[in-house]
Amino acid sequence: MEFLSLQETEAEAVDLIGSPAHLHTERNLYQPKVPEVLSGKFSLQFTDGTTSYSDPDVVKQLFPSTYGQPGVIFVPELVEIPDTPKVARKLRVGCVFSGGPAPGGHNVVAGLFDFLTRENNGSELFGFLGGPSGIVEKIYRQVTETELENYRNIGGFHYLGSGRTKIETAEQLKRSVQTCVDLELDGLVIIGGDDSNTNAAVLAEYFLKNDCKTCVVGIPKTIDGDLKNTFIESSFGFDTATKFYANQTSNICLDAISACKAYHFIRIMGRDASHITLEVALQTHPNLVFISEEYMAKHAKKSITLMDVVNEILHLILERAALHKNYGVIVIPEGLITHLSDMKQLIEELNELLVANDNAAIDPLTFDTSKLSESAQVLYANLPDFILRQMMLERDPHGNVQVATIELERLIGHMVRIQLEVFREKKIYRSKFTYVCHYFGYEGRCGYPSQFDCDYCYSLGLTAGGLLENQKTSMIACIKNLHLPPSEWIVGGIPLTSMMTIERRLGHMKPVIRKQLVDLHGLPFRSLLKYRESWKLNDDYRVPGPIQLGNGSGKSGRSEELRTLTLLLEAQQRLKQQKEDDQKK
Ligand code: FBP
Repeated sequence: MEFLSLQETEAEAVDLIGSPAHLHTERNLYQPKVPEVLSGKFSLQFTDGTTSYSDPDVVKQLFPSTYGQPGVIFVPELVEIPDTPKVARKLRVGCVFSGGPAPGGHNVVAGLFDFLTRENNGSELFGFLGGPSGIVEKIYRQVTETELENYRNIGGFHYLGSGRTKIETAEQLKRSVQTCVDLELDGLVIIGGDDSNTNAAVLAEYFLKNDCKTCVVGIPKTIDGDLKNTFIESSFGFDTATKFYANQTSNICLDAISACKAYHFIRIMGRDASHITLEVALQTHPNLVFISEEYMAKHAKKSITLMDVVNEILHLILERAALHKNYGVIVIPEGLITHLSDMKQLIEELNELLVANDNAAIDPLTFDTSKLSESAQVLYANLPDFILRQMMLERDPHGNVQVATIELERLIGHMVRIQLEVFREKKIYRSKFTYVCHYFGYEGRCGYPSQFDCDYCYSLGLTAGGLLENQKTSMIACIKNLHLPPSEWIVGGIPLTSMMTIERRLGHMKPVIRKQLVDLHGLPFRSLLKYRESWKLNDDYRVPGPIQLGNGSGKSGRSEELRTLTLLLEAQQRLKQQKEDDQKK
């Protein structure tokens, strides 16, 4: 074996530091797999007309031009369908990242770009910079192959940047039309979550009303996994983020069982729904896991408070101490705080006060607590300063509490420690208690996308192109059968208004795309119920390992191993249901 000289080693190191990471370059070369229908010519087939998820009359009134349209499915061109414009015409399209980043976003842009340029007919793609405000302010860059080739199959949204601006004032809407007119856009693709796709529906309606030819198409993005329904099986980014958090969580589990000296409180990102936490728990088997939706359901019978959560943890610690296990892993979804009855009430009261304060943060030091109800005042007085300060920060432009900034794991750890001191004085607890807090959040949103997200996002970009080519507006790109290999995926578009409901946001009732919370009757949650009791004392930790392109094809070569357990279990449930329905016919 030959070794490099000292000089050569130094030169190689300098060379490595100065050039892109090897994996980055390799990833740029990966060609995503796509559904068969997207690799050739296709036409659109129409499904039945749609209504909204709820409040159809209100939604229809708010979206008179776009409400009720049918969905579409892409079919190979072999089938001649009348009235479908078959155009290989030159298109000018804009695209924008909206909201929090999610792994795979760059592949949506790549898919869209490749779709537009594959006919080589002079079509152009423009990327708005910094999120929806880029549309209002007309700040954009033209997407070129030379620039884009560095971003293919790479995490982050940094090619264009992102933001959370909600386009809603008359002035913002007018300026958005102006931007589309100035750039002569045939289409606008909004890559976002539920709030951003609500924005897409508002824009589509406004454009039609104001004779602006730009069609608007949404893309289901969010690591939270809550932009899903009967049409959308998963938002992109969920696959990668859960694989990333699961890897981190299992590493902590192994540290816990190796060092045997600490409890680890892990808070995992996911604003409202607990899909991420549920998937991570199924993948890693922590000793205790909280699912917010379970607590919301329990509310109906009995209100569940912060202290109830603390008590459940104390119970676990005492039981494990009896087995001389003074360590463990407890996983908490970041959204739990907004679902505990006492915290929820305080947050709702603070929301209204923040609206009155022009949504500017309120300082707990100068806050007049008499503005709160009696029960909220009692809770407020018992919470540590750091939590109060975090809870009183401004809400995001869509009216959401910034749960990512609220250190619930620290609050819970702090309360558990105080309670254990009391137990120690009463001689109920004699062991040492050390705890470490972790927040797995932002680091999961921008990593290298999994193979699934690479393929899915690229296909979503192609789908958006297909919808725009056929002048579809107020639709979201939708790909089904995701549990199967990409070649078998079914591709189409679903009207955005069909997913809408009416909710209270920033003090007003607003149309919004409905968030899908964890279904307590669904197979993923039922699977958790089946196993979680045994995880409490047994330390049955599971290690899924890190993401690698092509990992999971394993010895068996089964591509299903690449999917999240949530996706597989939901597909299993759907197929079973279909079979039962067919038998009844
Ligand atoms: P999106 O819904 O825009 O995808 O963002 C989701 C999310 O990542 C949540 O999980 C998290 O609570 C929130 O964004 C953090 O928001 P911000 O990026 O504004 O801090």
